[in-house]
Amino acid sequence: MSLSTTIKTPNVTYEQPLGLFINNEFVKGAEGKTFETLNPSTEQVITSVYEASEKDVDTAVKAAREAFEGSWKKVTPSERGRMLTKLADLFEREIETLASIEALDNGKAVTMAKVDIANAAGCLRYYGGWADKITGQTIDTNSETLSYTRHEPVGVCGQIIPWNFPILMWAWKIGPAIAAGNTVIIKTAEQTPLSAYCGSWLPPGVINVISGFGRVAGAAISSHMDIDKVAFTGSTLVGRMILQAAAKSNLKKVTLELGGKSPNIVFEDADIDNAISWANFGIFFNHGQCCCAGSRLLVQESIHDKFVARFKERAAQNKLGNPFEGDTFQGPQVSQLQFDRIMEYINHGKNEGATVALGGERHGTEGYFIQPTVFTDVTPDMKIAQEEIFGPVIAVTKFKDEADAIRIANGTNYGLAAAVHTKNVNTAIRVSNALKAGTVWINSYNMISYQAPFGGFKESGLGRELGSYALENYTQVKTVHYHLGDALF
Ligand code: TXE
Repeated sequence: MSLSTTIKTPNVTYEQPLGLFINNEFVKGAEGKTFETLNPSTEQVITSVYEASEKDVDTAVKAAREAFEGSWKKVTPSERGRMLTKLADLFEREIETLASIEALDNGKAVTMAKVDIANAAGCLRYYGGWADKITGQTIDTNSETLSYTRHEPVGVCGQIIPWNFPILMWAWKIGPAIAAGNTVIIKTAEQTPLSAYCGSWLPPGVINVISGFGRVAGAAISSHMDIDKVAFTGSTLVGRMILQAAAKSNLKKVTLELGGKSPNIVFEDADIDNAISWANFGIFFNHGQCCCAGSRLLVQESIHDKFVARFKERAAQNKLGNPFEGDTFQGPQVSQLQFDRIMEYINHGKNEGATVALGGERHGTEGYFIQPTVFTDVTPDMKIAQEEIFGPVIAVTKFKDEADAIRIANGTNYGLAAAVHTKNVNTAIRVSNALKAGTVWINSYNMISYQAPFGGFKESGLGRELGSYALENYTQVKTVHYHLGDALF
């Protein structure tokens, strides 16, 4: 198989690299193995790409180490910032192509994919701005000593990303790592390997991009003895495995951005039209494949029936279908496996006594499409109210009062995000303070900004991505004490 192929999408025709990108070259990998990537709208093969083996991870780590200890150290912080800014410019210039690749490989609506690309560019530019503003402190210890700290890069970073926002997750990981002066080996998800090959003018070895499977390449990254830090976004199950692998190997630093079962709370005094729109966007955006999806809708009992009736009407209007049509809101789920997992949860919900108020079935006969599904009469103990479904499925539960809402909202093992809808400022602040979640939206949903931190309480993760907080993951603090006087002892 060659190292690139021409791919035609309804919007653009482009040349797709197929190799592993190591030390600024596309290569076939040590074993020359390949795997197929499918179009989830049609279930047809788009192309095959090369698969990274353990040996390829090793080669990429060597390249990243050599760059880190050598040429990359001599690049000034401002120059690193300029490189990230150039990458952001490239993303903006290539927005049509990148969005088309995402729509083809992931199935997301092309209009939404463009928002991802714009945000990815914004994120890279934001971290470009940080590159020459990472500073330590001078600390007054005593009159004979000059004490100061340096925020040094961690070293070689392994990054493992999922398939729900392929290029956006790439940018969230690459931005802070490069700004802080690290080198990277990033593994894309096996379902969506196509969009990530675009770092090629940074010095060799600084960004290495590999495609491959979690149990092979992902495991090799998390247990590698010469990787200093691993950043992971994906399932809680795999997050635990990565933490274990880090502990058993070289105690590499770990940050994890995992699953969620985020509550979206609507009080009786909320602006109902707004709350309906945000609840719809909260769960059905990206077909429910968001770690922070508002998958539990908690509605105060006094407005419950009226609210649910209107929410159903709104959800039924979401256009489901071909991601390349401009007015499509919801495309297919990413894979047969995800489709099956979601349908199993839907059947489970039916069997445990929840009511299907909308949807609950496959949409069409081809592709992994699932109807927007609304379950009502959901009690907090049900599986569909406790476990992450990661699909277009929302569980609606009634609550009596504020205390009841907080108790139900905090009653899962997750703590990624939450939302509160109310016109009462005191209620909004009191409830948001009481919620055990890394992000709380008041009168909105899914509004993530790359300037502000994002991450989870409880089993939703470790550490924070985005904002200045992410830089803490990619720097380590060194304290230097310079003794000015004579020997003391
Ligand atoms: O995730 P995995 P899957 C959740 C969501 C979804 C479920 C399963 O609930 O239904 O996870 O999805 C790599 N060592 N999220 O199976 O397996 C893998 O190759 C190292 C939430 O796709 O966690 C991919 O690159 N790496 C989520 C990445 O981990 C391993 C996004 C994610 O895959 C590995 C995706 C291993 N042993 C799924 N096994 C979010 N937080 O946004 C797999 N990987």
